[in-house]
Amino acid sequence: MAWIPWHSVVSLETGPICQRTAPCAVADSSKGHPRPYHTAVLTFFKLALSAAFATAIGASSYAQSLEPATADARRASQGVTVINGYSQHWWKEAVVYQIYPRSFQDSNGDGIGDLNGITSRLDYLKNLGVDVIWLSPHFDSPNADNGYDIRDYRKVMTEFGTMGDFDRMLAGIKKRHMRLIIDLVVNHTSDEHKWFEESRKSRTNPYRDYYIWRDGKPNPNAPNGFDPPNNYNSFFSGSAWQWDETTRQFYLHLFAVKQPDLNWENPKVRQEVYSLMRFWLDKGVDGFRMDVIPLISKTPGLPDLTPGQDAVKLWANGPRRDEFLQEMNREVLSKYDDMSVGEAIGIDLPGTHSLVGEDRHELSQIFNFDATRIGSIGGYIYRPLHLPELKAVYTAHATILGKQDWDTSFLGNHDMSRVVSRWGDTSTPELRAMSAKLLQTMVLTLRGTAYLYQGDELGMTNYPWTKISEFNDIEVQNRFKTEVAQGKLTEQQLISGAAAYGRDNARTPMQWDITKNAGFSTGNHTWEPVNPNYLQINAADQVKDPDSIYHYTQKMIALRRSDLAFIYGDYQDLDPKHEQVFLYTRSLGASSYLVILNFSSQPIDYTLPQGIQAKNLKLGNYRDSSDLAGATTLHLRPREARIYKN
Ligand code: TEU
Ligand code: CA
Repeated sequence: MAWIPWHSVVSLETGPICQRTAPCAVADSSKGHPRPYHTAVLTFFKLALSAAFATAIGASSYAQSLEPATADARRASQGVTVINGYSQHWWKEAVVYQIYPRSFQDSNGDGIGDLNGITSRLDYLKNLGVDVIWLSPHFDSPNADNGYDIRDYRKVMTEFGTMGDFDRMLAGIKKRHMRLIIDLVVNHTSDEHKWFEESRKSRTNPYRDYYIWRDGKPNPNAPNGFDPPNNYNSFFSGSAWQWDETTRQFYLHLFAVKQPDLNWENPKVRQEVYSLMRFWLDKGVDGFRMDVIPLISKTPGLPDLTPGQDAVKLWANGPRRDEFLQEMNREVLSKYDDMSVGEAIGIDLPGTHSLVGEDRHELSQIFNFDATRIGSIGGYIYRPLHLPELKAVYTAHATILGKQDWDTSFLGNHDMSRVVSRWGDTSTPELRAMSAKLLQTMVLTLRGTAYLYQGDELGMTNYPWTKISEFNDIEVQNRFKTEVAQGKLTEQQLISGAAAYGRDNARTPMQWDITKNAGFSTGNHTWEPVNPNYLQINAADQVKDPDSIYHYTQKMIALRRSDLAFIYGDYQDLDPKHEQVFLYTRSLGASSYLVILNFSSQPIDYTLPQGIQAKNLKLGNYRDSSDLAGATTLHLRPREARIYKN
């Protein structure tokens, strides 16, 4: 009798591979109801069976295998199916598509994307194959930071439409068996939020303690006679403290002056947040992407940073952060079939478990920026990509994160330059297309919930920025007003830096077709310029072209959906030192896939490591491959990506 590893026993009844089309006992997505009871019983029987089985095999391995059993037993009692040691959840198997509403689709010709525009494109997303839509902020906002400065959490931004438009959009998403998560921006609000308007009226206003006010340090030479309370600098340049003449105190804003930080020490503030979260969850929203959520617990006494101290790391590891997130989970998240993904700047891998560990009862997952920040020397300056360094990050994720610490897979979002421009070669249309497909292959086969950013499925690129006035992003404009003004940076250095790595690159309008404004808007002006390459790069052409990046992404999502090895399978980098090739496997039980990515724009005759074969080619970004099945040396073309089933 062949020896079957302990954990695979748990998924015996699912046969070697859990088919997404016939998932294990997973909740009926559209209703978001809690999971069915019988799964627990079934899994319990499995455990009992396997326990007996393991006993038969011998004490030692039995003892060793008890440990998972305990964790598994706990999960079984919660009716959770365990696959390869991972508890099964819809949000682990999801492909999430991020929409930046201001730039997705304009439906009323004002040059600004809106909710009715999104609703008109839901079939496009359904056909692409995505499961969850992450909607960047859609709330009422004066747009100092394009919605990440919220004035009213229960009102839709006027430019984006009405609550009726939102409800219709949500209904359209659900009708297509997709889900929606929205952006929870509660480290700070807009300074036009009524809480702050009240708070700044007087030191005794009942909302005063909703924010972080401090006396300044007396300095007769300083404006207003006071220096800021400490030496914190804002993410958007300058001091993180703003003087307020009315009450002659400073308030803290880690981001823009118009984004005052909320005081989470105040239980009223926390209850306000939990209440607005319930408002949207009760509407049927399926969860939250949580903006800079680790920053909510401030350092007691707010002492100055010491020389060389990593400010973001300090701000992200406040003493009551976990207490607050456990309270949020207890009072809100645990009461819905929802997902929560934290934007975890300042959190490193060893610090991840405390936020996402199943026994921590905080968040479902977080975005670690260790991979996407590779090569960063600060600001908009990056070293050229050194592939082994990137590969080492994914190996670290697979080894440091436990089976109860779920991960995320992403390379871009609305705060980064375009994925293919950052990680690929866009010097020719073919190299751009192959690079874009290679990067989609990577994001959709690495461990963790996969995130795509609008336009990645088309291989949209950075925009050819030439002057400061073209950039909309407050981060760029503030750097111009401070660092360029102070001579720390020349205007040209800022322009070329922001042109390559600035956030506006992700925010140019979606390129739908070759009509006016790339089909994004019938208006005479768009809030961000349309990339002139929309005539070559647009959805309409790619939907018609079976060999397009759009269709490749569709096939890649379908392949990922066809086998849970891409979700719960083990990950192993088989050639970590190779400078050009990224070679890794995803294996679950008897099912194993070999992923090969040529990150260089040169052809490579690549000899597979000892004992590794490339058997059945399942998908490749080049139409055909001349290598025979089982080959051990592969003739890889520039930016070639292949997935073999072994
Ligand atoms: O981003 C936080 C964050 O990490 C970014 O500000 C990042 O430091 C910067 O973009 C690097 O270029 C979140 C939101 O994603 C971002 O859009 C908001 O501007 C910010 O928080 C404040 O809400
Ligand atoms: Ca509009």
